[in-house]
Amino acid sequence: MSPLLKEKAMKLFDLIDINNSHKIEREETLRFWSSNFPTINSNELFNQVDKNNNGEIDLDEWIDYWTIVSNSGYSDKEICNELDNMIKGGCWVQFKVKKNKKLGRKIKLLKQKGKC
Ligand SMILES: [Ca+2]
Ligand SMILES: [Ca+2]
Repeated sequence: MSPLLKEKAMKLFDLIDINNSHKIEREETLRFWSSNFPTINSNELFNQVDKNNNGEIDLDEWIDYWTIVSNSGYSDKEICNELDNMIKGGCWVQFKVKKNKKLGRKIKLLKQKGKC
């Protein structure tokens, strides 16, 4: 993951982590997207990033997630654009992990249509 990408991912993390606990809690994501489909965006974020399902996203889980996305064929520019968009309050973007026999794990960028 490039330094720029990491910087932007950290910026978004800090923005959501209102109480500076270095963890993203569900009430923080609900507040972050309060006027923009809070439940849908929060569910998607936790489904994809909260690996150990403890209801919080710590820094390791967050960086792991963006590292996987970054190693899955998306350009830094694409990911940075999406991070910038979210920093401005835009929707959580679904970078889907798809199984592919030839390529192994592949992540596809799918935007939710009609919801956000
Ligand atoms: Ca927090
Ligand atoms: Ca967790």
